[in-house]
Amino acid sequence: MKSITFLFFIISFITGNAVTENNLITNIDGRKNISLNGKWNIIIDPYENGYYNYRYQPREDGYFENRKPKDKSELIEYDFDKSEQLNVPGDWNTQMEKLFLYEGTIWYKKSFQYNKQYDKRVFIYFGAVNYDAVVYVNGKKVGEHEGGFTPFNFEITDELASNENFIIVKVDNKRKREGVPTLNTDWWNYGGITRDVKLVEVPVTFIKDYFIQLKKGSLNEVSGWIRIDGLEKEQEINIQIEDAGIKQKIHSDKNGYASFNFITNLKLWSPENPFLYNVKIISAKDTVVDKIGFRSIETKGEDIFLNGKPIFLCGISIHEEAPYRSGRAFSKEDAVTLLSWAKELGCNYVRLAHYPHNENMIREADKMGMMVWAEIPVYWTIMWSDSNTYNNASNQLNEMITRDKNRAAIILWSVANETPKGEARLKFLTGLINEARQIDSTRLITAATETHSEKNTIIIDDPLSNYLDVIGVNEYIGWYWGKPEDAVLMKWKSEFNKPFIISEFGGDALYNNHGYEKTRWTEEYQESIYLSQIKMLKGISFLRGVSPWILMDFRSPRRHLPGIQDFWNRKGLISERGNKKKAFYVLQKYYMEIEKGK
Ligand code: GCB
Repeated sequence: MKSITFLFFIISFITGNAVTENNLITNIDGRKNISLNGKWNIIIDPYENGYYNYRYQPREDGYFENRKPKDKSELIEYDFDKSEQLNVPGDWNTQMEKLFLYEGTIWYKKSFQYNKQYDKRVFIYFGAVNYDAVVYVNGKKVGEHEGGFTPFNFEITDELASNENFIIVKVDNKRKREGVPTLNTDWWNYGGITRDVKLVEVPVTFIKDYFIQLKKGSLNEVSGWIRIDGLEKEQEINIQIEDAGIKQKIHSDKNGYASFNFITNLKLWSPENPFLYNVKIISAKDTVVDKIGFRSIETKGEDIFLNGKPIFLCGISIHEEAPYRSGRAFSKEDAVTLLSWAKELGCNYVRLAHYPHNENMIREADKMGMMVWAEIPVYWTIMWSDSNTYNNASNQLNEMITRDKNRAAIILWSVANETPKGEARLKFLTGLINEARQIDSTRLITAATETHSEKNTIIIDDPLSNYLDVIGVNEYIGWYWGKPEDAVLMKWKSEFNKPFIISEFGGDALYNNHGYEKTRWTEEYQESIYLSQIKMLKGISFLRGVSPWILMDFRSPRRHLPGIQDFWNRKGLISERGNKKKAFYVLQKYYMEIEKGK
C-alpha cells in the first residue's frame, strides 16, 4: 500500500500540535537496528521488463521473485547473484560510468540472515530512495513509496523467515510532470537507494513517535506527545531528563497517545551554546533515548527572536552534494565537512536546499549550533491543480516534519521555491502551510517568494507572503539581470510587516579562473557580485537574514558551458574539490562585522 494513504491527523488539543500518524518510526538510531548497507546486486532495467510483460501488464512472476531455474531446461532470463553490484547508500550515477545520465528502473537485491524472535517486531527502514520505490521481502510486496528525500518504513515481521531472507527494491528515478519535484530542476537527478537501509527491531508494543519541544512562545514550558504502537496501547510512560531533574509520569489512552505539559528550568539551545539534553522515554517494554535541545523561535513585526532575543541569520545555502567525491551526500562525515565550512564562513544558519537533507545533516547542525531552513521540493512549476501532486507534496512535508520535529536546529519549514503566482498555486501552498502549522506550531513557516520591480525598486508583494511568518526572496542582480554594481542602486520595499530573508543571490565562478572583474566566470566577477550585494543588504532595514547561493558547486544537467560548467552549477563559494574562491572571504568578512557589531 502506498504510504501516502496512511496519512491522517489527530489533533491534540493540549499541545496545539497535531499528532502525525504516517507510519514513520522516528529516531531510528535510538533503536536496535541492523544495517543492510553495503553491496547490493542490481539489474539495470530501462524497459521495466522485470515488472511488465509484453502486453505491458504487471507480471506475476516479476524479478522480485528472485527465481532460479529448477532444472537445466527452465527459462529464466535474469540472475541477481551473477549481476553487478552497487554500494548502498549511494546514488547510481556516480558509481558506474554507464549510469551517469541514467533515468529509469534499477532492481536492487540484498540477501541477509535473520533469527526470528517471537517477542520482536521488525521494520525495514529506508532513509531515502530516489524517486519511486517498490519493496519486496522474500518475493512478497511489502509497500511502495514516492518521493526521493524522505524516510519510510514497512513492517515485515510476518514476511521474515528464520535464517535466509532476501529483499528486493525496484527503484525508478524517471522524472514525471506530476511529480514533486517536477521535470525541471537545477540539480542532478541522482537515482538509487541514496540513504541508509536498516532492519529495525522493536518490542511488540513500542514507542513509535514523540514530539518534545518548548511550547510556542514559552521559555520554560515543555509540551508534546508520545505515540505507542502495538497491542497494549494503554500504558504508563515516563519521561526523564536527568540533567534537568525531570521525571514525568503520564498515561497513554486507548489509541496509544499521551500528551504532556510541564514547567521546568532548562538550559536553552542557541548557536553559542547548542546544549542537548539526554531525554529518556520509558514505556512498559520499550525505552528510547534521544538528544534534544530546547529553544524558542518567534517573530514580531520585522524581527525574528531566538529565546526572546532578536537575531540576524548569517547563512549560506547548501545542496546535498558530496564534498570532494561528488554525488549525493549521505554520511556524517559529509555533514561535518559541509557544516564546518559554513561555520568557518561565520554562519549561524544554513538553508538546506531544495529538499529534505539526510538526518545526519540535521543531527550535526543540532550539535554544532547551526540554525536550519528545511524545505520540500515544491520547486518552480509543480502541477498545482493535480490532487495527487498535492497529496505527494503533503506526504513529503509530513515525513520531513515527522523525522525532524525534535531538532532544535530547525527553525524554518519552507513549503516552496520560486513558484509562479496564481490562484491554484496559492490554494496548493496555503494547504501545505496549514498542515505544517497543524503538525508543528513551534516553528516558523517560510518560502522563497516572487517579487516585481518598478525602476530601481524591488517590491515584495507576493500574496503567498500573507500566510508566511518569514518572507524569503531569491534575487540574481548582476548575474541573470543587470550588472553586479546595479545592486547598490536598488531599493527594497515590502508590503508586509514581517521579517525578510534574501534566500539566494550569487553568480558562477570557476575556481582558479582569474581575470578582470567584469569577465564572467572569473572569481573576480563573483567577488564583485558579493561586494555590491553586501552594500545593498546593509541598506535594507527589514532584512533579518541571508543565505547566498551557494556553499559548494553542485552538479546540474542544465549547465553546459564547456571548460567552465561541464554539468556543474559554479555558484559555489567553494569548488567541489574543496577550494575556496575569493567571494568566500568577502562573505566571511561581512559575517565577522555583524558578529562584532552585536
Ligand atoms: C535559483 C534556484 C536555484 C538555482 C539558482 C541558479 O533561483 O532557486 O535552484 O540553482 O537559481 O543557480 O540559477
